[in-house]
Amino acid sequence: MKRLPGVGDGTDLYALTDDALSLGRPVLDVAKALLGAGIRILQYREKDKKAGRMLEECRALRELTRAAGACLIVNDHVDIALLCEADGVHVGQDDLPVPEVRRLVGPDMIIGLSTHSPEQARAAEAAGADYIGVGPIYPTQTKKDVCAPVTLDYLDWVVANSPLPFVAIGGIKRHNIADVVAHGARCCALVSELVGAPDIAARVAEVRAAMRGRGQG
Ligand code: TZP
Ligand code: MG
Repeated sequence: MKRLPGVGDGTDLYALTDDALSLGRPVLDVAKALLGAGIRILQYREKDKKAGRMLEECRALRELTRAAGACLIVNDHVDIALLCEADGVHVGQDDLPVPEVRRLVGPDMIIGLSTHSPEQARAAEAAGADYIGVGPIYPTQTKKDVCAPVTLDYLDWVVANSPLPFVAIGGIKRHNIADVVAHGARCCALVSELVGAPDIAARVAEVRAAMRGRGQG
């Protein structure tokens, strides 16, 4: 099975882009700050851009992530993931089914699938997903068509029952990440808490400290 660096190996952070939350800073600048702060898993997730622009940005991100030794995952767009030579693609329950994505991307590309229930986690395993998203753990404003929070209960279920690597996501911030880790998450995905920080490097350091139980609150 292909693996995301960090997922399942220890506590790590998975950062997602979102231009709308980035305080007016271009996605490439935000990515440079995240990578400079040591982020090694970056997902390009831009919901309101044209395909041509997304491809251009993903190609630039590919160069940046390669130079940093970081993993690049593209949200939703299998074609763009292939064209920019991303490490992986991440799809949701209403996107192309994982077996069809696999037919397109071949055996080597990482496929991540968002899941919100034990049934979906079991199906992800059968479909050949390489890792699953587990969330939203907490309420979030970032995702438009989001379901009700799955809470730490679903995370507990995944920890106890799923053999797949997983990434906890949704409303995770400095003040609650220690709880998510205490419930067994080894990799946490954050959007607004990271890209929305005025000082991204300082925020990554704070979140990491909180994740390791050395936060201030
Ligand atoms: N999938 C489930 S919740 C979510 C996604 C993409 C958004 C998480 O954003 P934030 O700002 O970290 O709550
Ligand atoms: Mg999607």
